[in-house]
Amino acid sequence: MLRLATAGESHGPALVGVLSGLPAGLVLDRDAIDADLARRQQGQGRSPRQRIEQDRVEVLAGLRHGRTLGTPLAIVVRNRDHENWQWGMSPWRPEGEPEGKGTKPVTLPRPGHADLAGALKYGHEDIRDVLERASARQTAITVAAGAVAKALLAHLGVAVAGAIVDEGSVEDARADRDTVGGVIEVRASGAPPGLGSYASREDRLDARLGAALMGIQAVKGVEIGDGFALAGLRGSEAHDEILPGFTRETNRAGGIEGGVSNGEEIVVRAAMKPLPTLMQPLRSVDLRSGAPGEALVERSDVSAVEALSVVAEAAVAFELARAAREKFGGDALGDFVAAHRAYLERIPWRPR
Ligand code: EPS
Repeated sequence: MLRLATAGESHGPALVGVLSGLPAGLVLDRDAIDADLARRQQGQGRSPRQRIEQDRVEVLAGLRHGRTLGTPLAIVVRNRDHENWQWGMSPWRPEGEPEGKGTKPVTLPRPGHADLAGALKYGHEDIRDVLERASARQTAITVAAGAVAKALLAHLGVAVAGAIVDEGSVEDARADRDTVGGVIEVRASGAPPGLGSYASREDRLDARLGAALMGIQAVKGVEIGDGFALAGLRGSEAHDEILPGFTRETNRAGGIEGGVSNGEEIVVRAAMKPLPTLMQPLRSVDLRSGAPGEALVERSDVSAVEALSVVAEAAVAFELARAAREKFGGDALGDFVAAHRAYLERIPWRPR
């Protein structure tokens, strides 16, 4: 079973991930992983933070001479900005006088962020103890793990790509000192029929992709294929007829029927809300005094929709790789690939 455990705070020393369940013998390309990390950092509307960070993957375990060992792969992306937060984000009790950033407690929760609910839940008095982990900085590890998943999927002829569908005007929002959201789409080609299962909720590929996308910061909606638009159609207009050779002329289902991939392109979309850190803050209430005030103002992105297209691509790739590992198994990469080949010999389906 492919699994990803993660840890890391936005301005702490590093983000870390442990990826288990990879087969042995998968060749990883450090440049390809770093290229995806760089794609995530680009885009209109990003915070000045991105001029400080130059995300690069480090591997601490599970890889030898560029090939996976079949053991847990430990990855790290360091936060260069930690240098400016050494006292404020010191994992151990800091020594010396407070200096740098993050020394003063945050007590005014931002509407739309995890700040208030997180502080109440965990009993934190400084909202920084919430926001550092809730931050979308964490998505760097999602992207690094997704790049590994894409390397695995390439052996099955599966390719995954994210793109922006819709985004508010970043320049207008920046001029107004406001933020925007948008919609992204991820398409996966080459996935065979039979990933996921109708058998139970946790097996359904659509539910799994939904959870993968909703698990990304600021995502508020997900649809598969024509999604919400299908609700307004008649059944005769909504489904994709099966033609000789088991092909389809339409793909309204987005490549998933009954929770199982059907061999068509997998198409998913995610809606991102406008980011909640505002330069003209909304009303809030001080966590300690209960007095009305204005929410925390911090350096932040005007938009992260382009970043979301890269993060969502990685999240979808990871979930498809997880479903493929379940279906084709194998401790060695060759076993995994051979099981896929044998399956394709059994079924009347050819990738297009
Ligand atoms: C984020 C707030 C900003 C973003 C951050 C996500 O952080 P900072 O206050 O350090 O500028 O830049 O995103 C990243 C650092 C990143 O690498 O994507 C938030 O509150 O979620």
